[in-house]
Amino acid sequence: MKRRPVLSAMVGLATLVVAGCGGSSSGAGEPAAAGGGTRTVEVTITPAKQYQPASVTVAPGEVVTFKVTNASGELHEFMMGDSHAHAAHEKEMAGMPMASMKMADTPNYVDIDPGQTKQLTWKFPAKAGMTVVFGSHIPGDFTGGLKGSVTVGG
Ligand SMILES: [Cu+2]
Repeated sequence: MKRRPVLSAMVGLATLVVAGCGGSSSGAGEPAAAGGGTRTVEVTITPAKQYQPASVTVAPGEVVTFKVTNASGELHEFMMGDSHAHAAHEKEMAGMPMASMKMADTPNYVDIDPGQTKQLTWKFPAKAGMTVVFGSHIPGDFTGGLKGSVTVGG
């Protein structure tokens, strides 16, 4: 009961952030309280600019913490969202000078320096059959294949 206000504040913040990107998180699920996941999935960004694993299956409504380690030599991102949010962030990053690629982490987005590990906790939709995309939007990353998907299983 006592955690409710914190959680709704976080969700409110996430909604603001996503709205700022010109997209909506509807259908993709929503950020959840850090560390509140029922399961932790470890993901590595390889030197070949791939997420490993690049496909993950979760249960409907499951809350999962992604622990993402950047094992490459360059800055990359880990962002969770629907296709609109990804398209909006791709566009936003494309117009950005290299020096300002690093942005403040948000509940649906972290940037990860080489050798660094960061976590992102996400509550997946309750409906089975949905696919939620994660990816990095440093120019060239997403189009080059630094992306993955989460399938909400039945
Ligand atoms: Cu970015």
